[in-house]
Amino acid sequence: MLLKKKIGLTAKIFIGIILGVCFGLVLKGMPDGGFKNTLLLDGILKLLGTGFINAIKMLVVPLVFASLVCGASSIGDVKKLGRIGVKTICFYLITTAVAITIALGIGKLINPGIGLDMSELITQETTIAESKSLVDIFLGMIPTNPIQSLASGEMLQIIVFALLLGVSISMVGAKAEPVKKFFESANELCMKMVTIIMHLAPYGVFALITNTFATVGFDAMFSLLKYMLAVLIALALQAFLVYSGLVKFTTGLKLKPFYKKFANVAAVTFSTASSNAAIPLSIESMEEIGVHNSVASFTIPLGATINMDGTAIMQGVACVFISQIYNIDLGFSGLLTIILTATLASIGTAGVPGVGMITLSMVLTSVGLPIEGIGLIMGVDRLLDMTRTTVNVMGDCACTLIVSNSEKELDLDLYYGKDQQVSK
Ligand code: DAS
Repeated sequence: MLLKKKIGLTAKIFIGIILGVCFGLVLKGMPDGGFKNTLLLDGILKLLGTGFINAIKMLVVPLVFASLVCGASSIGDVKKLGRIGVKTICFYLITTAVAITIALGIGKLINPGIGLDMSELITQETTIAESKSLVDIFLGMIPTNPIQSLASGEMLQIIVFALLLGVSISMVGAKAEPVKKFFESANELCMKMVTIIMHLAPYGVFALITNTFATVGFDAMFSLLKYMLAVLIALALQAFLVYSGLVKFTTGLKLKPFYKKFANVAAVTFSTASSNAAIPLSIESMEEIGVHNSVASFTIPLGATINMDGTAIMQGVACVFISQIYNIDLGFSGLLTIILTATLASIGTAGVPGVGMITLSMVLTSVGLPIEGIGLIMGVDRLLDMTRTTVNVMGDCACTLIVSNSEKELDLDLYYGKDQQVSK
């Protein structure tokens, strides 16, 4: 039933895209005037499109704060985590930072936004983050007034405070249980609000795509295709170069058994676009290739919460794309802020469809890029969500295999299929 609902929403979004392109091109051919501009572009379509973007922006602060506190408090006290926990968290943070660096590199190579000028479409003035020194960037991450940071949406400061609060909750233990339960409930509520708002996606996407094609016409199509190509290339590099290199280099294992078993998991991640939905099958699949339950049952759920390499890749390419279509120079400090924000933001974001778009608006805000840019890429995001979710979970599984092998908790007979019994 859940799968039917997801495919239903995906189909509606694709219908919204197709209708948006067609209607936008029709409007492009019409002369400017009351009907086209006042009633449609600045009227109904603006209400639907900007309203949808604002609804996404509304969730950023509560979603990131609640999910990060939850994510950090579920990590537990770093001292108690032991070797497995520290290895796992290091693997996840390093691969996410590598992922977004690859994304920024591929984005700068393909330049998806060059040739499409949408600077005239910026509706809200954007304060471009002035270029800062490394010291200023890190100093700027420390909130002097967390409430003020939450109110003004200072995302890096919100992330730092949420991580500190989450780790403190886990270290205090029983006395902080009521607070932990509160944030777990808050996180559930935020996930539900994401799901509700994503149901508006077909209408929001239709309006945003119509507005884009009515304004810039076919130029947008070519740029969108380059954007999608850049994301897919970066995802493929992460999936088949980074992960296979890490598995090969750290374990010496053959890769075929891993990728063959992961194909089953990919069927779920691709169809649901949800890391959370793939947790049970990921754990079962890793055990079937010899990973001990004690490792998989820790690393997979943790990865679904704090590890989103595929999402970070989309966000990196999207930042380059949006900076180019609005003729904004990111500069070195801007690129560094993107790597920091996207890596830290992925720590708490739970694996549900469309969540990457919500945290993308936070990354854009952190470097002063206009959120309107989401309107253009939102239309093709569902297809990319399915693909990047698959990479998110592949990273979780690769980490599970590597950590299990390093802890001598990997049954090699099972891994190479010499024994069909699942390790207990
Ligand atoms: N769909 C999210 C996941 O489940 C990823 C994203 O939205 O970027 O991992």
